[in-house]
Amino acid sequence: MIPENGRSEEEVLEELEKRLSLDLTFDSGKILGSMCTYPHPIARKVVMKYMDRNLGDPGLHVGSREIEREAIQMLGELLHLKKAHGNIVSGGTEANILAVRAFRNRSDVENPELILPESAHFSFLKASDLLNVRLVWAKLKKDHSVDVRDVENKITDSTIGIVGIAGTTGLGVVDDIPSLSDLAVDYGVPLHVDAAFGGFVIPFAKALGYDIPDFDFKLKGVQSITIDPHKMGMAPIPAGGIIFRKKKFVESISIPAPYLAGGKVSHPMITGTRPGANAIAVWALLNHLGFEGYKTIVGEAMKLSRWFAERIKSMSGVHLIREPVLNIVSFGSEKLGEVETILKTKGWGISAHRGYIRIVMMPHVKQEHLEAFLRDLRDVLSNL
Ligand code: 0PR
Repeated sequence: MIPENGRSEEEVLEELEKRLSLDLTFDSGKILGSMCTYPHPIARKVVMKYMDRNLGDPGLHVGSREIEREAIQMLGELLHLKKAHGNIVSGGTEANILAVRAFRNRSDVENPELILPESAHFSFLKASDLLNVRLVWAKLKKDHSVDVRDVENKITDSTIGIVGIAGTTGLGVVDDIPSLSDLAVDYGVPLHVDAAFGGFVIPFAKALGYDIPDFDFKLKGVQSITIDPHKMGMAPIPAGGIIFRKKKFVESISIPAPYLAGGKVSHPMITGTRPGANAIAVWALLNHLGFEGYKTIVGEAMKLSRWFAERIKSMSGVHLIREPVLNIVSFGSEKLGEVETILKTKGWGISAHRGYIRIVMMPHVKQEHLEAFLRDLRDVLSNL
């Protein structure tokens, strides 16, 4: 119940400090299975300063809207698009929903179907439920990437689009987007790339010399990409990104809100009132870190992933699910459930819901944390 008379600020903050000590924090080095991380210091400063800016009413906050446009343009250029259309949204879930919504609205079929890999994130289940689009699941190959032949076999007159993933949620696998793009062009259907995680990894990893196929707007069939600054972009939550190749996709999902301050305002996103500060933080991060800054962050994460994968391979009682492609390493074990439970009681922030434990080398994950984790893992395995 709301107290009749307010409690002092000191008392409220003290209680919060005590209660929230239950939360794991990124600086503890214990969170190994998350795709989020502590926001970069410049992003914290930006949010503190501009947390009152509302991009839902861009006529009031004209500067914020311009900054968001520039951030989207920079993300578009990172993804080899000359003129980008899109928004900073609440996350990969909203970005994926918007892409499916645009594909559905642009299509003219009675029973819309979307073809997507079995490895797709559950946000597409939400999109399907909200938008009445039937999901058609394409099989995976042994290497856990989507089987492009199976995708082709599943294309029908009801297909409104295809999804490829650049950095799967469980394993960080990058689908064969060039082949999916060829299919999309041949059959005249749009391809959406879910690079919610990989979008802030692949461009930099490629520049570092890692051999990863193209995944972005360089490929003609790619019509939209999800790229989340609040994952490897080090932006504060919430900050997702949706980029469309063509304006017509954005127009197909835009709802007019003409009574707002800007007059000709329209909302293509799901949310109404939305944080300007987070979009501004994305702009600040891109400008402050620059390509080289992100390259350094990604370089360390990629190196650590390869080191960790080797350690897993040399340990008995666990097995690597596949060689890492990005900065995610997943391993299995015969007694996975027990291993997970004991590691969790030791305070590790991990989970094993897909039949393996996923370790994501986010910027807060350092070698010393992984060494401590490996010691605990070895102990657990030897006592089972
Ligand atoms: N697409 C992909 C490929 C994803 O991996 C995710 C989220 C999304 C879309 C949806 O993004 P939002 O969560 O921003 O809407 N992947 C993570 C996952 O489900 C999200 C996450 C992040 C989970 C931090 C746990 C955590 O601690 O594993």
